[in-house]
Amino acid sequence: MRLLWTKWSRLCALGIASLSLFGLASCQSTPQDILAPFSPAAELTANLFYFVFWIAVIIFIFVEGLLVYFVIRYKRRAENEHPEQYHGNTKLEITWTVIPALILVVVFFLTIRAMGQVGPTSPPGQGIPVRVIGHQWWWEVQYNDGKVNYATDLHIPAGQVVNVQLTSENVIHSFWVPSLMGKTDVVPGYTNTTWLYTDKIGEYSGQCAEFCGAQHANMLFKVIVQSPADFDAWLKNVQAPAEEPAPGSQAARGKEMFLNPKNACIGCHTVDGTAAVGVTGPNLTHVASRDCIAGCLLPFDHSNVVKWLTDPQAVKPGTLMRIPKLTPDEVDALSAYMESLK
Ligand code: HEC
Ligand SMILES: [Cu+2]
Repeated sequence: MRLLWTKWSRLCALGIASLSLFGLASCQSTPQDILAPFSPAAELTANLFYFVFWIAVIIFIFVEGLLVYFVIRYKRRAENEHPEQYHGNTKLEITWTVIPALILVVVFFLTIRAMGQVGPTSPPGQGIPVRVIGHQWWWEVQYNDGKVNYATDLHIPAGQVVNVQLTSENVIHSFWVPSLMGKTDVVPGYTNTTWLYTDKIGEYSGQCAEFCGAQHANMLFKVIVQSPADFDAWLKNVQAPAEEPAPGSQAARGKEMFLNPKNACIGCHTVDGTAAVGVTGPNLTHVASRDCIAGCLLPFDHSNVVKWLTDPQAVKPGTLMRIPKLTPDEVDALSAYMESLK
């Protein structure tokens, strides 16, 4: 029975692994795919996977091949036929103990070496510090010792190491950008570190990888890798205070509503340069420069901001954003203000 079970689990493992190989061929551009690496650290991990995978494939074919061969070759051919009776074969037993042990030793040392190379203390060179804080259910991103407070989009320059300091303000989360780096736990009251490095400009999807409550699945983020010049320009822009909406515009009306305590926004959100200094929700000073909002559940655009402000609980049930019911006209004005915050 146990033999049968191990055989089945081996078969399943092969099935899953070959399915994922298949997947790799058909969806090369899938952002959340450890087998589509876009950084040296992710490449190292993927290569280790392939190494172990092919060893497993060879062993599988060898063992199953022998099994099939013996079944046929030593089939009972006559009623009164009895197999030759043995007790043990020392040479064979030593061989099939030593060879797997050697394979495991090799895999063990390659794994240890890879763990060292992607570990928190081994980035290639001194990095730019970025602080990332896990919230329910979105990611806060701080640059320059917290002077820049952003959310959900983690901008980094291409070709430079970024040291990511991770902490949580509530439960345990896990920071994971499959195509750039493995997972790191995000623990309240403690700072874990990891790092990111790639020279490939682009956008890479990230995800909370530790169950953290109702909207865990919608706690995504994006790593946006820019040329160093574009990154500097972006960083400069988000350090400036929010743009002032034109007097008399819909956005100006929205700003007034935003700052009105009756609407509660300022209790939870900050817009630099205004009276809004809440810290429960994302800093909105440059919300309109984000690619996506609400833990990357929605791309940033007019219809989605309207949808969000009309009923955040309907979009993301359980979200900590609770607001009084707004009229469509109020939502429109507030959205205009949000969209002005470039
Ligand atoms: C009780 C706290 C609270 C109040 C009040 C509140 N928000 Fe929020 N807001 C949040 C939280 C928390 C999030 C993130 C939700 C998530 O992604 O799970 C959020 C997200 C947002 C976002 C998306 C930003 C992003 O980058 O993800 C916008 C826009 C926003 N709020 C606007 C407003 C406006 C306008 C008001 C006032 C009408 C308001 N909020 C009132 C807590 C609040
Ligand atoms: Cu989480």
